[in-house]
Amino acid sequence: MELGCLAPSMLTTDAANTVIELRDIINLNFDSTGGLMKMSLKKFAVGLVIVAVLGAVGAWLTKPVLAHRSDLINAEIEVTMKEFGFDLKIVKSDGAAELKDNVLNLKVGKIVRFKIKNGGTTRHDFHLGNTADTASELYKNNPFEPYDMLELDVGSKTDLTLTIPDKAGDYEMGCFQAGHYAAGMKRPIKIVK
Ligand SMILES: [Cu+2]
Repeated sequence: MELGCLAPSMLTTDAANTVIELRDIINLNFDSTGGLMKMSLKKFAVGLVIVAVLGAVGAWLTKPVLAHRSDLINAEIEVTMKEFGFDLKIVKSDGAAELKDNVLNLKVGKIVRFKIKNGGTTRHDFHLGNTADTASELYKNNPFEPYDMLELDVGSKTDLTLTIPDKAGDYEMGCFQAGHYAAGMKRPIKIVK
């Protein structure tokens, strides 16, 4: 393969390798042997993929990135699921979220992001509300509707961003995997004005 004045031994970085790839695409397009033409098409395909990726990145950059507007979030709470309970840690708050003893206080109208991780050894779920109905595996009163629930496999995590509804009162987060709620997998929440 003709590399011209670029000796491969001198090129160690990814950027340098990329230069060779692009040179190969150009050089090999002029070769007439079957084998090299095959490689040429392969390299050409790689080139097309690179162009497609760059195009996609460009399109993405021109769109509003609402998911990354973390300045709109009033509070961030790390929730770690385990057997059997929820460990809470407030990592950011402008007063929208507060831990008072065991109770998570959340302020009406504020935007709160729960960063939920299953740090346990079995599947857990995350429900919000009050008046638990363990047979139906739900809270009869869920002020966060249409948010329903989410389930996390061992080791997985997700973010859940909610606006705290204007429904002051006592609620909780709970897990309704078989036997978990009865084993104490719940944590009190108070929505305050
Ligand atoms: Cu659970």
